[in-house]
Amino acid sequence: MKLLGSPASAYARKVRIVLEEKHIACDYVVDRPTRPESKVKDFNPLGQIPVLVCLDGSAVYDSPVIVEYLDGLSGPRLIPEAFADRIAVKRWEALGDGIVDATVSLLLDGRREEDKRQGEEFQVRQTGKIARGLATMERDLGAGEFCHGGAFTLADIACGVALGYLDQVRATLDWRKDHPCLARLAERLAARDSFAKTKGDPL
Ligand SMILES: N[C@@H](CCC(=O)N[C@@H](CS)C(=O)NCC(=O)O)C(=O)O
Repeated sequence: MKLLGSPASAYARKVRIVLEEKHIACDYVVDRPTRPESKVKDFNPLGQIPVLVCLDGSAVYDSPVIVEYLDGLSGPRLIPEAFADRIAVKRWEALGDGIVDATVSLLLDGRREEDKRQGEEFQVRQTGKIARGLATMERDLGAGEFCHGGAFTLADIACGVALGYLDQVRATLDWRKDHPCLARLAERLAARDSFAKTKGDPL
């Protein structure tokens, strides 16, 4: 199997952490879909990373589907089987991914020439998603060790990836100040091999 991704993609990092946690062997191929030489659209018609290319040549995307596929292959379950727990963990994933989506939107907008940017209303909408997402994660984690239940799951991965992405691309946002439970979670996650090995450089 091979995973197409890039160090700048938080969605690809989420998948890489799952691969590490489950000890699944997979080649990691850096492919930036915006480059002309990219092969991504040969595997994913949407032209987006991450894409997982299976041994039979079939492709799996997007990141929530890849993660679910990998979780079913082998190793300790990161998505619980019981229905209510499963939905709860996937809701955490949606929250983490949503914070990443809003952060990517702001990043891309900020890279446009000033007169082509989307304006204040857009900024307020995206920063609101990040702020409310963080507040919800802080409230729901509380004093617990893990985001959901009494064990490490995809919920912790998705939440940790979103926090790591904020550090990577919005270093000036001091999210730790008002979210002490998330700050402690991020510290615990940083000590895991899977997080340490996949940590991206600041963009
Ligand atoms: N919902 C998708 C989002 C994937 C995504 O937005 N990937 C970005 C890189 S971080 C991408 O490939 N962008 C290129 C494009 O959209 O053309 C997932 O979770 O995999």
